[in-house]
Amino acid sequence: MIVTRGFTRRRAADDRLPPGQYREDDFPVLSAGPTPHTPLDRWDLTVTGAVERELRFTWDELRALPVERPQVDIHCVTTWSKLDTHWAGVSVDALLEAARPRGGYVLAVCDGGYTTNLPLEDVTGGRAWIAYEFEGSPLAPEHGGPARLLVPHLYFWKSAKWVRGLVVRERDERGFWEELGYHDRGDPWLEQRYQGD
Ligand SMILES: Nc1nc2c(c(=O)[nH]1)N[C@H]1C(S)=C(S)[C@@H](COP(=O)(O)O)O[C@H]1N2
Ligand SMILES: [Mo]
Repeated sequence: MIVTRGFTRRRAADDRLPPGQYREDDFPVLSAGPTPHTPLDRWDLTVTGAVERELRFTWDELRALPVERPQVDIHCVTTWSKLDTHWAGVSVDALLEAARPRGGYVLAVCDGGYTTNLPLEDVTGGRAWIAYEFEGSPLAPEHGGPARLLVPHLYFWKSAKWVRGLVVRERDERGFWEELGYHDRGDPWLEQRYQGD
């Protein structure tokens, strides 16, 4: 059998596209409101709620934590996927371990009021980051800079831009899009786009 290089390359890329997604090479901006601009000297990130110890990190304190550099595919519920994106940031594990969560859910809260809910297990185990660099440069404001949540194995609305807090909850509490009918978990491989999927 003759398999051309083009064929094998396209197949390999398609296998990485969840159902109903197409490959996008640009980086679209999807924001439900205006881009906030919090100066770094007034920026902080808090871990609060059902935790044994509430935590607060200034910008400098966040940047002093160990850096991880995930290369990941991202999938937006509006059907675009972007493959092999490069980020730098801090593992959410590092933040939550120190806080010792007593609940099973996290609500990410952001400058501008956006929220999104996630099961604790989706932001632990090396699968979620507070990202502050994209493709080797500081994360652009329209993409969530100075820092955003990055949870690439779930639809991209879970990757909260301008994140300022992780609130641990004992019960799941819906965020912005979830309240409007989007799925509570949002696994792109299971096409969990809307409540009931
Ligand atoms: N704070 C905040 N985070 C957000 C959003 C938003 O409107 N506000 N939009 C979400 C949605 S629906 C998507 S698809 C991605 C888009 O990220 P991008 O603009 O960097 O592509 O951000 C998510 N995070
Ligand atoms: Mo989205």
